[in-house]
Amino acid sequence: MDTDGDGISDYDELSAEQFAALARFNDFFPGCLIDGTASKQYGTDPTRVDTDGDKIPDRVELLVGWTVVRDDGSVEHVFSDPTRGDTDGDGLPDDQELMRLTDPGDPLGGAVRALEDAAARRGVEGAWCGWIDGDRVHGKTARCVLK
Ligand SMILES: [Ca+2]
Ligand SMILES: [Ca+2]
Ligand SMILES: [Ca+2]
Repeated sequence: MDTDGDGISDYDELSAEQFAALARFNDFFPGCLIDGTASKQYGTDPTRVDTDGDKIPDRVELLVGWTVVRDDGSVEHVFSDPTRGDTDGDGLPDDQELMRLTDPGDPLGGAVRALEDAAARRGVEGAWCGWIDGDRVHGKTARCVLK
C-alpha cells in the first residue's frame, strides 16, 4: 500500500516506534503478525509526499539525492533527511542546499556557500558576511569588508 502515492510503500515509511506500537496488536489478534524487521523504517509520513514540508518530496530526499563537488574537487552523492527541513541545522533549508548543490549534512559547506553568494550579491568581500550571522557558523565571527 502506498497511501500518498509517492512510490514508497506505507510499510517502509513507518518508523521503528510506529511498528513497536502496532506490534502490540499481535497479542489481540493471534495469527496477524505485525513485524517491522523487513521495513526500511524511514519514519516519513505515509500520508504526505513531503513529510517535512521543505518542498523536496520524501522520495527525492531518500532515494534520489544530489551530487556535490567539494572544495578539494572530490564528488559525492548526498541525501537529505526527509523528516527535517534543515538536515544539518545550519540555517540553510534543504531545498536551498539542493538549489546550491551544497551538502545538506555538512553545516559549514552550505553556510559558507550561502555567505559567499550573499557577499557577491551585495558587492561585499569576505566569506563571512551577512545572511547568517557569524555565531551560527561554527562560532566564527562575521567579517565583512565593504568595497
Ligand atoms: Ca508512500
Ligand atoms: Ca521533504
Ligand atoms: Ca542545511
